[in-house]
Amino acid sequence: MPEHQTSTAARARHDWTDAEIQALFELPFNDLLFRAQQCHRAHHDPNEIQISTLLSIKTGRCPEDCKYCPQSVRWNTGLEEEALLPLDVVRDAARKARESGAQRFCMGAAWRRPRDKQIDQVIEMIQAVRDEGLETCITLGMLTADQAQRLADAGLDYYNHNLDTSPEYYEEIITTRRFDDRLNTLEQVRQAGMKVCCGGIVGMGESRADRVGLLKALANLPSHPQSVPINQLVKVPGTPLDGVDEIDPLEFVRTIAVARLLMPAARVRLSAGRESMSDELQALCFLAGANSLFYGDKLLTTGNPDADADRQLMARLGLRPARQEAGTPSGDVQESAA
Ligand code: SAM
Ligand code: DTB
Ligand code: SF4
Repeated sequence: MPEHQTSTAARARHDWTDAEIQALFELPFNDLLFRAQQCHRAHHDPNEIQISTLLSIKTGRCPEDCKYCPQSVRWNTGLEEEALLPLDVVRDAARKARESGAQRFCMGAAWRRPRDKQIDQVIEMIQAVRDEGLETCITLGMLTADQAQRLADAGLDYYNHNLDTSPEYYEEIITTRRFDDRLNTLEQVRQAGMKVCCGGIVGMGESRADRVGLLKALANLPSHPQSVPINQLVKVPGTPLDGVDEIDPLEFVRTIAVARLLMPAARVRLSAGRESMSDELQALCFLAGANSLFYGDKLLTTGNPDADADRQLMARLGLRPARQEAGTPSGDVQESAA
């Protein structure tokens, strides 16, 4: 057994209750972090981090009304809109991402749902990114079963589709679709055999009960997502959530730790929001079990720490990039490693 591993690998559970998750959140901070780190070490190399780079392949004018999002057509955020990027631009961006050390290339489109013709164009992009030797992830909004199958057949590794917040708080944040619509697309993605990247956003004025509800919904999916992005809201002027109260940074760390404990084998990504975090806060997030991040100066439309700053942070923490992953069926651990 590798040095970092303990014999406490947990079976994947899908029957978490609110009370159990609430109790984890309420642990003394040191106890919670210790448990999260034990769990992390039982399932992962604690000094290794998965690196993804993001590209917005179609920016702005999205018809949905997500209150956090600068790309919704409803909010005046001064965003420069862009039609679907030409294939060459995507290929060049993927090559640059690989050269600077990314393992996975994630593409995002500001659509409610793609049209079949758009799926044809996106499939060409997936093929170009694969040809560059990168893993592929894409987020396009809601999918039909047929579209999900076409993406899977094109070799797409991950589909990103976030639950974003608890079922109870969902209507406060988005009114143009329902939580169940998200669950339905996730089901199409699983059925098509792709890996699932699914997480949420904290710091949107939600209560701790909502953070419990989000993590419960994620952990109680039929299989744990292989990748769980935990985003801290990036406040963008013009969006309705711009003025919302800051979340306590230690509550953010707790959210990462509880995500780690509920979904032991998943990659938990310290996702949007790092630009406003200190190195020390990010280090605590890695200690709590985050083992993936977005690398590169831009997320989709907002900023991310400079690649140089991230290289320095990783060096200071002794973190090294993960190698590409062999295809695992899900983020679940089926057998106890004990
Ligand atoms: N339109 C597709 C969808 O919503 O599924 C894909 C693109 S959308 C921009 C992808 C994800 O970005 C959202 O689910 C949300 O979690 C995240 N996101 C958007 N704006 C954000 C913000 N201001 N802060 C943090 N995360 C954000
Ligand atoms: C995810 O959970 N976070 C990424 C990715 N999936 C697509 C997007 C973050 C977007 C932050 C706001 C922006 O840059 O527009
Ligand atoms: Fe559109 Fe996605 Fe932004 Fe919502 S989060 S407005 S669906 S781009």
